[in-house]
Amino acid sequence: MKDFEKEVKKGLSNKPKTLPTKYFYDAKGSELFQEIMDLEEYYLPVCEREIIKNSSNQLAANISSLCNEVDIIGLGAGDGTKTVELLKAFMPLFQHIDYFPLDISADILKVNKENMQVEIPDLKVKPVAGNYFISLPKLAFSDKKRLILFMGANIGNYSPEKAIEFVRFLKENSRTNDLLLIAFDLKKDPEKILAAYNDKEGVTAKFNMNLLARINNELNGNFDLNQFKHFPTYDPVSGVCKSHLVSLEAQTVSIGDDTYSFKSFEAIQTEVSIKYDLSEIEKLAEETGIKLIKHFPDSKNYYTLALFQV
Ligand code: AVJ
Repeated sequence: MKDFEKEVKKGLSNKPKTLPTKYFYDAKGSELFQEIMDLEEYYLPVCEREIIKNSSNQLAANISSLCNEVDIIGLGAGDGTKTVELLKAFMPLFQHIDYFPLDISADILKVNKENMQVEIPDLKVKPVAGNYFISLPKLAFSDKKRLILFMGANIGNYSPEKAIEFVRFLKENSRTNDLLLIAFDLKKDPEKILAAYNDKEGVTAKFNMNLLARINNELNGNFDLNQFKHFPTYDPVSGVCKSHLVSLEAQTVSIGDDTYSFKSFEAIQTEVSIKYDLSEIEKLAEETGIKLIKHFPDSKNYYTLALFQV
């Protein structure tokens, strides 16, 4: 059985039912995510671009005071259109930079490399396709310092416990004094957060629903997409934003030879997007034994790029 099938079947057997977030991103899902990034309500990329525009020079200066050669590793690097602006600021301050974009998609890495070569001809780009939990441990250490980038507030998809495990994994794949730059979406007006996951056009709803379509297509499922409804919640105490697909009636769905029954209004949890405050980021650093060097927030304090040292 493929991992996708195993994880879907396991999730739907859980109480409450869950589906694995990482499978959102098939071709259609990636397209819908690109649309989400352009939504008025979805403030995250706007914040990240602002920080990169306004703080890349300072960030590069901070890091170049610690080393003059660096290997930069981008986890879930995507097409690199945001990172390219960051790297441009690094170039004049370092003697040598090797950039290793890691992404599940070999296609997107091709685009990333092409972009980088056009924008920064002197940058050495060494793409690595695959799951970063497998590729990062395989990347040989050079004699240079490492800077690992984890952008896009992707850490938000890990529960607080998983985020600790994830940072420990980064630490295990680093040497003392290596650097981590991690993007966090911050706690803010709860209405603002909820709206970002419940856009008026319904693109986020389609993005969630696409996971059911993917199960239908790839695992021979028979989800009736009209009988489920996208419903996000945000808890301002825990900072947990959750997406659910709620069954609109009592129904039985089959996936291959297996069947799963839903009570009416039973929910499947599809995603968490955790929002942090600065003390929670500090706590994450303490619990994983890395040192927070500096925050690079946007002007509204909606979002921060946090620089850590191992
Ligand atoms: C890519 C994980 C940062 O949680 O905000 C966007 C994914 N889900 N809208 C997020 C997402 C619904 C996104 N991350």
